Amino acid sequence: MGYKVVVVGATGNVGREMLNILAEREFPVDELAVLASRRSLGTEVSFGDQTLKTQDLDAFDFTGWDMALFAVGSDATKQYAPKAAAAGCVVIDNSSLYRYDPDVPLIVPEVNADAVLGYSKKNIIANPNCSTAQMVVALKPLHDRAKIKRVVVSTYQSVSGSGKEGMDELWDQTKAVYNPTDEVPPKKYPKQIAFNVIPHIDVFMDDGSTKEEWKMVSETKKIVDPSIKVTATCVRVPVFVGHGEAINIEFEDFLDEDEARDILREAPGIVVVDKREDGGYVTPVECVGDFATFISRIRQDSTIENGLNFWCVSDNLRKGAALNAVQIAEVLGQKALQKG
Ligand code: 2RA
Repeated sequence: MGYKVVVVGATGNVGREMLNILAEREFPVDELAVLASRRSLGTEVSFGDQTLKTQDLDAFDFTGWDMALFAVGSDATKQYAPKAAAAGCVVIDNSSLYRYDPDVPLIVPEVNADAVLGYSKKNIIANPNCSTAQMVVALKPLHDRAKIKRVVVSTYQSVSGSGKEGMDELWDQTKAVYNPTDEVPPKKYPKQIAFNVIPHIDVFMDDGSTKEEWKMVSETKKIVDPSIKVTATCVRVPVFVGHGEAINIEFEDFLDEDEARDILREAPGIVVVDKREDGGYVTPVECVGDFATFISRIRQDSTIENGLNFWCVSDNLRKGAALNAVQIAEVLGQKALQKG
């Protein structure tokens, strides 16, 4: 006996990955509905070896459906998630709309799976921002061993984080560099992204940080520990898929780099590739399509007491979004909606 599952936003980057991962992980689906906006009505999407046609989100009745994985923007989520939740369908939402709501659990299963039981307050569970998800998977096992005081993170975020438009802009601008007649002015991004990096993701806040950086701070505190101080610099880079992060941690107590490496090697969801030689580390192009969060360049930070540096890479469409959402569905099924 399986679940009646809905994927909302099935034609987008993340929605399609949700379908791929539901199939790859053989999630127990008894019935599947794939929804999209009216303009995408009838678009065909793949679920394993099946091809499904999208239905109209606006007309869909969520009554009798067990869970709905939402992969749409905050505006559409605001309009349809309450409708699904009120119909008794548990919403697992990838937008940022509910992440900071005290009545909505924000879940990374490797870190705080038990918190999923708080879903019943609003029948909604929030998925974290892609750049947060991969980082907290690494922070949690280290925090359990040597309490983390402060995290300094610089991200190198791929264009797929901003959807198909971002990917198309990188592709078109890159081609235009070799064909000057095809000038492609910045549209999705404030400046050229081809052969460039942009230290600006989402809107600017009053303190000069961006909302993407604020998300990493707020979400790390909610998921791992509110006492952890986090400062982030989030940068868009000309990579199609896969976020990289340079992470610096200050602990309450000393943690030796070798012990840190051993802890990370044993931690759920992590693969350590860490050799001090050419190619002894993971790069974004190598993580695409994988479920893991990869950790490399583990080393002491000797400029402070109890400091550690490492490099972290993960597929932002998978662990950063679709995989984490499906893992939440798995945990929800195991802990709260047992079937069969
Ligand atoms: C980005 N984290 O990378 C944001 C949203 N996915 O654009």
